[in-house]
Amino acid sequence: MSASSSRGAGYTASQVLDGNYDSYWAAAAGQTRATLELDFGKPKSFNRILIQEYVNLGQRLSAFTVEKEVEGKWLPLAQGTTIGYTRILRVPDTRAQKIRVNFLEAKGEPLIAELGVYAAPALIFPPKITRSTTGLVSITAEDPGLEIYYSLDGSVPLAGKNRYDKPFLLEKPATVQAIVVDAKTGKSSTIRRQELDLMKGNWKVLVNDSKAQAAIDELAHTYWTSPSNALELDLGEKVALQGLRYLPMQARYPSGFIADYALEGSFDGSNWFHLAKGEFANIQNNPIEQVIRFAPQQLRYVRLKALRTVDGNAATFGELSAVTR
Ligand SMILES: [Ca+2]
Repeated sequence: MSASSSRGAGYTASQVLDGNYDSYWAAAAGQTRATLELDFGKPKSFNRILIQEYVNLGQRLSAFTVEKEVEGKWLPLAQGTTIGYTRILRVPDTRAQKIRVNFLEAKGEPLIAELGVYAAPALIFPPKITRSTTGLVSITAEDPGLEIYYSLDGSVPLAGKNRYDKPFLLEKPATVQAIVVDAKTGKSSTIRRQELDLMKGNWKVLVNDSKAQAAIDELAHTYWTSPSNALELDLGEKVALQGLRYLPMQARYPSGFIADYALEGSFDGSNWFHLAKGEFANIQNNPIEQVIRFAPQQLRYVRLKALRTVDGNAATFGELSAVTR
């Protein structure tokens, strides 16, 4: 263990390895930039870095990088802003004998209570599947270093068959199914299944409010609040529609979930007719995507009206999607 600078006895670099939060390394007085180097004595495998800042004298650090030494060269491994009481950095599986932490910005001399690395078992959660408005599908795993396999034809995704390596274009409706696989242990996640229907690139929300596009931007966390409790959608062309998906607002403190709805269709955007009416029964407790189905129709326009919202607030729309299959 070594440090580029130290306040001296009682505050040396070795204090970060003693397992005691109350003993800490301090850079020399006035030095806000400093480096801590950790030599394991022999190569060590890890995928987590733990750093604890001694915060009893205030949280000081606001920028740092971590590097590993490979064949005599220092290579980037991680970077961050604040550290605070405990910061655990998730890094790809790494084997190295030395790492160093460069503290780049701080309000005072860096004070570090503990520094270490360890190997955590890879987290095998099912992947996230998203598509951009231009049709690019991205599949992402929680943890770096895991493999992803997928299918588009309704078949069960299998490890070793059709590996995902980068976003791909998917312009037609399809069911994307994907799993995450840890090649080291052979363990795989449960299957994530995502219905991707019509692309939304040419869709428009018919209202004079640019924020309304948030209801069709393919992003689950963005939403639009409709002062009129309704949303009129132009699909850009006539399509054979047989349903609509409504994702409620996804937020910690949501508002305006639609409880009772009426769905209308139109060929021209001015004459509207009934398509469906109903209730999203459990939406308050389980605000997942809701599906409205109706007899197939050639339509260009749809209007989703909130007849009642859960909390009485103006209706919000997280995301609307077509159902054509
Ligand atoms: Ca959205």
